[in-house]
Amino acid sequence: MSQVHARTCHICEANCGVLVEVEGREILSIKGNPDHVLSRGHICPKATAIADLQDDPDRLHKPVKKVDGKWQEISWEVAFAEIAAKLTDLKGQGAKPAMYMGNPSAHDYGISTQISQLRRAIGLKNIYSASTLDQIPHHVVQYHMYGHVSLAAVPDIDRCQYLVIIGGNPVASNGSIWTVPDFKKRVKEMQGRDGQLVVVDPRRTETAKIADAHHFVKPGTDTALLIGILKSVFDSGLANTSRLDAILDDSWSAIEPAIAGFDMDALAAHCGVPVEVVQDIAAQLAADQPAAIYGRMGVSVCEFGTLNQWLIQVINIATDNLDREGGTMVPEPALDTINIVGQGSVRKADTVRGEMPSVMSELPMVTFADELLRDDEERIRSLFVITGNPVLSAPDGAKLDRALENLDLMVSFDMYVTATSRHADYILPPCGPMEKDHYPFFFGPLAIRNYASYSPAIFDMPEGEKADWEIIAELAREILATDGQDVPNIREPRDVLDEMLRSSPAGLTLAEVEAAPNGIDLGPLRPCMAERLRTDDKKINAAHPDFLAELQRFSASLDSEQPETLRLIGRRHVRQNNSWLHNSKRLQKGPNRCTLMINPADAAERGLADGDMASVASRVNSVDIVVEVTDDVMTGVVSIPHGFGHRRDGVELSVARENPNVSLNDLTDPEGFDPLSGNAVLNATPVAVTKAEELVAAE
Ligand SMILES: Nc1nc2c(c(=O)[nH]1)N[C@H]1C(S)=C(S)[C@@H](COP(=O)(O)OP(=O)(O)OC[C@H]3O[C@@H](n4cnc5c(=O)[nH]c(N)nc54)[C@H](O)[C@@H]3O)O[C@H]1N2
Ligand SMILES: Nc1nc2c(c(=O)[nH]1)N[C@H]1C(S)=C(S)[C@@H](COP(=O)(O)OP(=O)(O)OC[C@H]3O[C@@H](n4cnc5c(=O)[nH]c(N)nc54)[C@H](O)[C@@H]3O)O[C@H]1N2
Ligand code: SF4
Ligand SMILES: [Mo]
Repeated sequence: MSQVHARTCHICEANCGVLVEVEGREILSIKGNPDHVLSRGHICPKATAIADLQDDPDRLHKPVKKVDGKWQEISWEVAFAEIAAKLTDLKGQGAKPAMYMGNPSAHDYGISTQISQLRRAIGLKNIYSASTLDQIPHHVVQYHMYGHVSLAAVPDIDRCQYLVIIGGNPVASNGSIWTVPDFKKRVKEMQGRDGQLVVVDPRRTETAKIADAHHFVKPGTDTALLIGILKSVFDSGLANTSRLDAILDDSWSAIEPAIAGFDMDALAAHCGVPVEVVQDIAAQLAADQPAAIYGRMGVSVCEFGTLNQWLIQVINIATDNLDREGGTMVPEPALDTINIVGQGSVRKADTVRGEMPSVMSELPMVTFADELLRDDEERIRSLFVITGNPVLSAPDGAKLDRALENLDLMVSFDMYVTATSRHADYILPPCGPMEKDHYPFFFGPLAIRNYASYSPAIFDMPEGEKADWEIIAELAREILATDGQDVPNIREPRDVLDEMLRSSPAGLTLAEVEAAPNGIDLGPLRPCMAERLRTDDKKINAAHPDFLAELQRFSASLDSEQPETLRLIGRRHVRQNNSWLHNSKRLQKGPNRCTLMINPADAAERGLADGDMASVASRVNSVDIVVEVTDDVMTGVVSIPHGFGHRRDGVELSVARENPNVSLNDLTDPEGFDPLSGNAVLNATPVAVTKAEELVAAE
């Protein structure tokens, strides 16, 4: 007899409700749950791939240790004891440890409840993570303006009438720093009530294709567009902050004069968006309708990422759309992390490249390879990689690939032998996805409605397997014991979750949430900024001096000559997720998606036709890749998706290896970074594209 279990998909930030039909341990189907309070039945193709993940023959089930270059299965006891002994010995020698945490750890609340123990046991104040390849600029802005790194205002799409998306592609990504499942239908509904979606992107993306207007923008130049929009709001007398006046601090008055000197024509020329378009966007945002501007990866992972995210907040304030129904609002989720985790910090840290920003105790990934390669006593000698694949996700991955060979101890928490974990001495694999429970810990605070949803495990865990949180907690205890320190008791994630839910304003218990398999809806967002602010003066600190100074730095860069070169950007596809769903046959079928998109004019200039092999060279490296000629990318721009690169020696992903495989991050460059956040620059990489040698093309 088959059974149907309601569950939340844990793969991306949308956290869709799914219905999983199983018979015994066989997954018969995975469908959207029409009754889920947030996703209303929506799923994407990746949800069905959870079954492939669960049953993947390449997935590790036991700890493995590298012996003479070969993987040997060992017991958990031996793995923990050997790792603890080796780490303790290295610490005794004064060897520096480090940790890298990848994206999937944000989707496993169990990890979040245990990781601080492992950090303490290893002796780590700071960590590396995917955050400095991603969203750290958002945290800097939220910290300075609203007093907490996690106080994010998200667009209220269900009541919005004019939405501008700049550098985000939610039709493919399903939303980021914005939990918005069923995005496409929500856009349709907005259009059905005469609302409009405007997309600004160097590529005519899947999101651009459903928008009412799409404007190309030159990669890395959005700051000019955002300043232009803001200036146009001020210059046309449309600025209106009446909704927020009581909670806006005096620094607000510094913003208009700080941008007064910018010339609209120069701004438009810099970003490639015509002045009339800039003015129209400004007028629409400031018109008498709920509206919002939202920006993601395309405007975060660039040199002025923090400035961009600040300008986005400022535009929403200046057009009276922040903290407004149909504008942007801060959620009040059932599990309110704002009240539980500290407000965070923006500090400096000493790195191999001198003083760099350290936000939320994160060290910038742009320095990571160099920290592994330095030749003084500060060199990282032991490394713990938790759910991450930085060889494919960090800039100049080829260099990092070499650098990881320079370690005395490397432990990967992963279920696969990947481009990164192949360097490890030990790989500690978690149980399958259907064998763990789920709570959208970090995503309630980013969701378009206030809600709660808990999913218990569907399958029992096979004998001898462990969830990530258990592996982390048990290794932490073993390290502390080996080191002769006190060993705390393990607090099960479920108990921590229950306590966090009870202590949040909604006051739910885990039992209550668990009793509602479709989730509990606590209603739409509401204006609540005054209550949510965590700044000392309980006001929005509108213009931190760092942001005003950064405006000046941008102004100076406007005057400098931009080199004439092609600019490389990334892309995401709905059937891929970063580097780790490429081993699912059902997701990988269809046309090759690891291509170089190039505009017909740029292709013709280089004698390139569809299907040709091109050589793409950046400052750090070059790769050969199949060409896809398309006017979906603007002239001057080429695009390669990130997350590929599985053909490296020793990678044990049999399906992923079959497909064309070039890592975008073999071309991206760690030299540049956003100086206010330390975030990597992953877009607008200058590249040269030429026709590849015939020899390569024939291969
Ligand atoms: N050029 C370029 N680079 C980028 C980006 C870009 O847009 N362009 N995007 C950046 C962004 S936003 C991010 S978040 C990063 C992601 O970068 P990372 O987090 O470093 O990498 P992922 O590809 O998400 O790999 C996650 C790893 O965790 C493993 N894994 C998956 N689920 C689990 C689990 O439940 N338990 C355990 N133990 N392991 C698991 C997978 O097998 C995989 O090896 O990439 C960044 N890199
Ligand atoms: N299917 C799928 N979904 C995912 C992921 C995935 O890998 N696959 N990854 C998840 C993760 S970890 C994250 S962080 C989110 C990211 O979510 P999004 O940010 O929505 O996703 P991206 O596709 O990176 O969108 C960035 C957009 O910026 C554009 N862009 C590049 N450079 C510039 C620029 O200089 N200016 C402007 N205006 N635009 C630019 C790109 O063309 C792209 O369309 O997606 C999440 N969801
Ligand atoms: S959009 Fe797809 S991958 Fe993301 S949570 Fe929903 S079903 Fe899962
Ligand atoms: Mo991400």
